[in-house]
Amino acid sequence: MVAILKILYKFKYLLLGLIAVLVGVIVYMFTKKDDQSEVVTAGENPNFPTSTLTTPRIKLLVTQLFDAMDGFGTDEAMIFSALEGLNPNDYKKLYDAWGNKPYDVITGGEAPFEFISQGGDLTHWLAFELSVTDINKIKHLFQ
Ligand SMILES: [Ca+2]
Repeated sequence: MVAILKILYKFKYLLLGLIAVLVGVIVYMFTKKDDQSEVVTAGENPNFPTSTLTTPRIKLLVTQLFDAMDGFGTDEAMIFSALEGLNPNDYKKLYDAWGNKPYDVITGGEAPFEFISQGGDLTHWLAFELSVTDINKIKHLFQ
């Protein structure tokens, strides 16, 4: 028994080294990223293609959607033209870029004050501005 302890003591640095490597391997295994998380952007739905919309394009489409909906009335054709060919991940980018714009149900556009707002995200705006029939044409984007 004493002989074994003497041997272990002789190789203590080697043993400490092995323990350190083992701990390192375990930490790596628990903290390494899932391969898919590097491909799919956070918040994107992996069942649809990754959005290829560029930031200037997103800004343009958000402006187009806002112009189509702000104030009295709705320019449905402009809304459909902005959303044409997009997938749910593209819509997510527009949704995020839109952010929160207070909506006024009386004027049918941007509310001057937050407290009279009825929900200001893009999906709420579209729901207020479009008929049920029109919403059904684009609801595949809301996933
Ligand atoms: Ca409007």
